[in-house]
Amino acid sequence: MDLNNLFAASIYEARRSVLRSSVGSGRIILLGNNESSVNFKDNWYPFRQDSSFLYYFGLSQPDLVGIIDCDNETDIIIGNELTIDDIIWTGPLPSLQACAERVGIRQVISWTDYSFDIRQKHHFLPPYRGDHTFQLMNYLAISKEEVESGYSIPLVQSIVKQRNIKSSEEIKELHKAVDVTSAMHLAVMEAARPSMKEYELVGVAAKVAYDHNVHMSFAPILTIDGQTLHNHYHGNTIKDGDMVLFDGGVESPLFYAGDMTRTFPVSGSFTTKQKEIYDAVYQAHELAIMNLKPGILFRDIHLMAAAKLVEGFIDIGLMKGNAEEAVRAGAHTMFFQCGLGHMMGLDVHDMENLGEQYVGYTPDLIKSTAFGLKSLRLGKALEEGNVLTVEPGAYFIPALIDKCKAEGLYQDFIHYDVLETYRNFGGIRVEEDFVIRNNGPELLGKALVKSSDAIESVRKKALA
Ligand SMILES: [Mn+2]
Repeated sequence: MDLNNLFAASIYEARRSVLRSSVGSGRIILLGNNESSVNFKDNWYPFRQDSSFLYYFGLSQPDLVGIIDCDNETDIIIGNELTIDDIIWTGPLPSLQACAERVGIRQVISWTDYSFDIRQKHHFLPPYRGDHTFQLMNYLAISKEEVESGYSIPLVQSIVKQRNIKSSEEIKELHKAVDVTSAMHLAVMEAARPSMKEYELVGVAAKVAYDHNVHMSFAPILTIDGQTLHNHYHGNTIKDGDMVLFDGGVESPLFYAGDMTRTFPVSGSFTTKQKEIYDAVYQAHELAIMNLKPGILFRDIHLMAAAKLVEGFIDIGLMKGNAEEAVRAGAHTMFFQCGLGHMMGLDVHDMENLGEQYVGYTPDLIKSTAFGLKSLRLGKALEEGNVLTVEPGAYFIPALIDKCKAEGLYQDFIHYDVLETYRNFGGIRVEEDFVIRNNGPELLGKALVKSSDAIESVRKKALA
């Protein structure tokens, strides 16, 4: 545990105090994460602390539980001090008591000295790890079903309300994450050469992360098959005429995420076809950014961006008719099957473990189950201090083209004969991260080339 990688104690104290009054009564249990074994007990996946635990208790070490007592205004960390057996393997580390004090907690209780009083009301979050389910079953003497159905909606809503609005010190961290993310993307864009393997470019990206002593915020997508939305295969050879789609990001030292995507040609320029589709995606991206402001539904920005994409496709001759009508009919989902963006913070999809309906929607705005909109993780009205991604794309998925064509879908809006000539086109996405401000969106991280011309000039220089 590096005690320098923490905010001031007063920040954690203030966050817990807001949560305590928001939840009102009972005891809040925030489970820290435990080590998770790969193939035998002591061979672990890299440790990543739970994000809500990080938000309220800051400490990035395993086997801790945080208790926030709303009735007695006390905060406790349950955990064990290191023994000599631990120190032999880990070396000397600050005591748990010292770590806890660093985040404003005076009361550290060891596992042998703490017992849960099951007569009291306890609030807990929906668990996303099996060991958390077992812990809650043991602590509260309840069944697996009671753990799954018994999570606290007031706790979920209170945490979402707090974590949805990023403070200035959080935004500083997010800038750090996206600065390195941006550098990682430029390095990949400059390093790509025909006949390289995709995994060699993953290596270029990973080196940038290691050079900054940070980790990736999610498994990178780096592929010439950008039409496959979550493609983690990296074994293809990249060739002249291909486009590389790279979607990746890193976490800041305090675990705030970055998440960017660029798509670039392997040769010095896009083909005419590639450039036309790229520019349509780019126009949709720019229109979305222009509309980022407090009060507007992100769902409406998603639909505006979809209509802009369709307009571009009508100009190219891929689509026909009226763009708004095409979007109402869902015809854009032939190319843009996912959402325009998502909240970002301590998680790359911020708080997704708390439930998308709570994080991205409201009781008056229920998440749609329609194809396309069901993958829109954020729909609700934006507020100053929200941090989100904007990531429109165009994906040519042969199986989807065949299915829609066979079912006779979208015939008023899609030129299927023209679409056939794009069957093996691939996919394009452009993604950046923003803070919502009253006076216009603030780009996170160092600006990176984005228009087709600017990307081509980076590629030409790199290949010269
Ligand atoms: Mn994203």
